[in-house]
Amino acid sequence: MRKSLIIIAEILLITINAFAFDPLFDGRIDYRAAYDPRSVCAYDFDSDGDKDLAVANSDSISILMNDGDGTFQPPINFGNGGLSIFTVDLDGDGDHDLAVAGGVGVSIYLNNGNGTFQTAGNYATGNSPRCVFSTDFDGDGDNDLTVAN
Ligand SMILES: [Ca+2]
Ligand SMILES: [Ca+2]
Ligand SMILES: [Ca+2]
Ligand SMILES: [Ca+2]
Repeated sequence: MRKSLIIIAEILLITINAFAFDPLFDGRIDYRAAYDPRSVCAYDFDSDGDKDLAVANSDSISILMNDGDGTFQPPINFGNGGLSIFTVDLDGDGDHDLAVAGGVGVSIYLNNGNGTFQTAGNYATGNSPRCVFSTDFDGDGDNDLTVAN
């Protein structure tokens, strides 16, 4: 009995050590966005073949362009902030746009195709929108929005 307990303890120790010394990820790399970042999504916003980052901060949106090797350029900040950001093609032109939930609704920013965006409208939601998601819910070919309040 005692021997089997020791073996179990040793197996647990080996398992813990395997997690301690063989992590799934390399060490982290930090990038600055803007004030109080809250939500992030990724898409090839500038259509150059690598995935870029869009961050919803409390005061703005940040786009960080991928240099092609998984490192990112300094942020380009624009628009208003929010709690949640989602990227999907909202105007049917083939590039992904941004939906940002926060404040009293959801704001839409349309991609110009090169990673710059134009404000396309603000839509009221219920109180305190906290999360936005989009897909073609009704199957008519365009993407719709849902917001959790
Ligand atoms: Ca890109
Ligand atoms: Ca790039
Ligand atoms: Ca689009
Ligand atoms: Ca639809």
